Amino acid sequence: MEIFKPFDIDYTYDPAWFEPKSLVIRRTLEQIYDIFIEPDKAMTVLKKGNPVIVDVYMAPIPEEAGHLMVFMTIIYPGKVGDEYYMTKGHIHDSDTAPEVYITLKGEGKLLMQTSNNDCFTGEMKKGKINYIPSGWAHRAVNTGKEVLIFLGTYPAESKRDYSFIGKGKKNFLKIVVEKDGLPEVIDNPVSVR
Ligand code: S6P
Ligand code: ZN
Repeated sequence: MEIFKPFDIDYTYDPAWFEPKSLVIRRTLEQIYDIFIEPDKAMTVLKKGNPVIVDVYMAPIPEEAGHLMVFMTIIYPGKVGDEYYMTKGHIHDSDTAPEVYITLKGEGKLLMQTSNNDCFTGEMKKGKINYIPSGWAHRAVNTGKEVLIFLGTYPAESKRDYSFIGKGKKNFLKIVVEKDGLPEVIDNPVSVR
């Protein structure tokens, strides 16, 4: 492997800022409206505008074995019906690709599951580090009234696999909804085991 030059990343979380970055992944409601259990409610919102749900800032690191990708993810506050804004959710296409999330600001839940349908919900807030072992699909959910911002790292060569997300697919077995003003983790009525 070519020797790579060390570098520092500067960031703030109030406001969210991260440099240097080589890639910004932006997920708007129009792109991911169908991950919510009530996509018709998302369509109503989309008639008035197209809110940004998630931004991800990736540091300029080669997506190759031997490197660790480093990123900042911002999930904006909001809901589609009773379901909080969240990432699309994915699993890494390698059984040697764990991931770490470190929350800087806000609060949320980290839904995780295996192919055997084991489920685990991590708590995301300042003071928490979430460890996502290889083989666990993961989706972060912003359950707060402000932005949820976290840093993370994972083996740079591993690709994100979204093939289980979508209509008629397994999806995440749990969802997070607001009930009586509080987040509640419940079974996903549209998941297909
Ligand atoms: C990468 C890591 C995050 C997510 C980001 C958005 O492995 O888990 O950078 O990409 O949180 O998630 P998603 O599922 O919408 O791509
Ligand atoms: Zn990931």
